Amino acid sequence: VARQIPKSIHDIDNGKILGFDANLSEDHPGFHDEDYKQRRSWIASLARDIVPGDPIPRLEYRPEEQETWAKALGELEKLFPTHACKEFLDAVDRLDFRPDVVPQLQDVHEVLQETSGFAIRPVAGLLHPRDFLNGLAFKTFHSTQYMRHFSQPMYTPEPDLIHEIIGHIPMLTNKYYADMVQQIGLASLYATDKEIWHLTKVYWYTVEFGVVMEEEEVKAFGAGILSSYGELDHMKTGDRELAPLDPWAKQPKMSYKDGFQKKYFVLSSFEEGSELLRRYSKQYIDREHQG
Ligand code: H2B
Ligand code: FE
Repeated sequence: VARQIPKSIHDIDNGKILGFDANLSEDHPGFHDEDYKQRRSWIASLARDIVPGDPIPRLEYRPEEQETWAKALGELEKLFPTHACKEFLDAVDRLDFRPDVVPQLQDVHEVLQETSGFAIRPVAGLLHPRDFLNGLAFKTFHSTQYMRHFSQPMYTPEPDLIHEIIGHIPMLTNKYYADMVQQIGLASLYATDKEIWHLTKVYWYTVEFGVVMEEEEVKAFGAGILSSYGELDHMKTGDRELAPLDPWAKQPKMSYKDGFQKKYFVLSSFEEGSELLRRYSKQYIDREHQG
């Protein structure tokens, strides 16, 4: 059966979740905590019923969730001035994160609408790669809404609210960055399954682990770096390689749990990144239109 190419965000299913289900795996920090698992599944379940365009439900976060947020934000903020790119720092000022207030998805969605035009759509967990990437084509970022387990405020094995809000949302307010991300999404609309795998890696080495040069210094813009104290430190001072991003090249194997990245790909600016990804996605779009 031929695959239908989505025409709008309404054609994209946010229900194909991979990996962690309500039971969680044995190495998940919340594995032994029934109360946490129930809370996590309840929040995750809200995502299924929300129609794009409708307001995202506001959650009342519990004291231990508040503390987890405050702890993670407090630690990460120590490294941002020296390790994060200027576009990120500007965005964090605008978003005005406070340790005592867990940000609501609806509020950051509104900031994105006003800045880059991106939208947030809640999702129950790690979304199927094609659906996740396709969402980006329609300037929609699928975001989880539950908090990581309070026993490990600096660690989560899966995307959670802290990773989304601190790692992804600030950069998405930047127009050039948002355009670059949308290009990956546009390519994904016309991609074969094999190409989706390649685009997943391009996404990984930009949106999750990308770095940018500022003067002579390397600064983080990838969410996987910005939301991890250890990765921020490793990116700056660790044993790692740097190379220019080439979306056409075979990308290195992604590593998930085993420590930090060995190699980071570098942009000289987000203007350049959006140009580069625009040229890259154009071949998928042209191929589609030539039939
Ligand atoms: N789903 C969610 N909820 N957040 C992500 O950051 C994410 C995802 N990343 N699904 C995607 C997959 C990424 O790993 C690539 C595109 O597969
Ligand atoms: Fe992410």
